[in-house]
Amino acid sequence: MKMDETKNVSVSQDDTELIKKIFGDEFSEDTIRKTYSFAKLMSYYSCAMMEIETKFKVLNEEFSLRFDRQPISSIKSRLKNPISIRNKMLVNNYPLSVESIERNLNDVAGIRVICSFVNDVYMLAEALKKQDDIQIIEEKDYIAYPKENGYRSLHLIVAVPIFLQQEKRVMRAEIQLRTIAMDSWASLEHQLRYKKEFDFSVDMAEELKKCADLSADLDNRMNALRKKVYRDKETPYMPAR
Ligand code: 0O2
Repeated sequence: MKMDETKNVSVSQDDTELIKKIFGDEFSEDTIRKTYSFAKLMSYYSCAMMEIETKFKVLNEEFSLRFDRQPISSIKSRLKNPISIRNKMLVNNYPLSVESIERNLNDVAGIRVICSFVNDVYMLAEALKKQDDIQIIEEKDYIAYPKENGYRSLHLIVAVPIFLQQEKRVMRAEIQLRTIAMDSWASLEHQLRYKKEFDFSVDMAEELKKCADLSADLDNRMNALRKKVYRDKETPYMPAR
């Protein structure tokens, strides 16, 4: 990080003392300022995750009151860890600074919404898009257009305001919406792909793709069943698809 970027960060005497207590006296004022700026940015991303989680919880609550079932099975949020942030900045040749993290990365805050049925993915995405404080920066529909390996999910990059004591900040976050079946496939695929000590053969990749297609078939059949059971009640809420 360049010196001038953190010069204006004021760290209170109490916080400086606390940081020194934790890490010892050897940290320079500059290091403390940089650490503080980074921690502050991470806490803004945490707030953005809370805002987005709440939005989905509200939609889930409203839907379950109206239709007596929950479109959201679970929500998982994560902050990208500092090492992954650094790696992504280096791979993309972005300058290493707190300001550059905020400017260049969209996925420091990540929210994964695991839905009951495929239709719920789109229903929730549409409901979120209608909210006037949310800006959709990018949308990638890997359900309609799965990745070559079989990965399916709906990705949204959004900007959401967070309201602090003195200011309003707009933070970006990545939302992944997927069904339980898509999530279970992605999580197992991730585990297998990251077993670096083994070669991942073409046969294995084909088998994984077949599993993805099988679970998509399961999703589609369950969604068709949902339509038969709930169609009349849920139709007013459905997006046109
Ligand atoms: P992590 O640890 O989950 O954050 P970008 O994020 O824009 O640099 P890209 O590839 O354009 O990169 O973004 P994309 O396609 O929207 O994918 C971003 C995230 O989606 C990934 O984040 C994964 O979480 C998930 N994802 C994408 N493709 C796959 C896949 O084939 N398998 C699985 N299991 N997950 C996938 P990260 O940063 O890779 O990891």
